Amino acid sequence: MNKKNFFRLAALPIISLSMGLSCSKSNSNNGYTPTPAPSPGATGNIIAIANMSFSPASKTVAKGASVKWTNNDAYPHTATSNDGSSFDSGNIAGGASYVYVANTAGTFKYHCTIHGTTMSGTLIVNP
Ligand SMILES: [Cu+2]
Repeated sequence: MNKKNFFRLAALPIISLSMGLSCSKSNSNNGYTPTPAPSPGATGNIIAIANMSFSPASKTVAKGASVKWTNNDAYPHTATSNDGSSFDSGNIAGGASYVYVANTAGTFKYHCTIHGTTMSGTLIVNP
């Protein structure tokens, strides 16, 4: 068995597992943000991760808003600020999400550490 086929077989249970997790997760919160919104409009601050990209690629929020990245792919991604310190999700598993409370105003370029700068976005936090 070559390496590529082995990886494909090994990935199947992981994909099934993450799909199962995302189903049970969406049942428990019905797709709504689980925590109360800390500022007006915060519930709409969702950045979807799908097909190796962030959508929208550039997102503007108010200071204090909760920004939620939701990974719709079946494999992990990260949302990591290019400055290396503002925010770092760590691995967001397929079907999982990461919330960052944007308490610092500024323009933050970020990327996925797994897939490099080809997978990048911008978070703009208005004062
Ligand atoms: Cu990625």
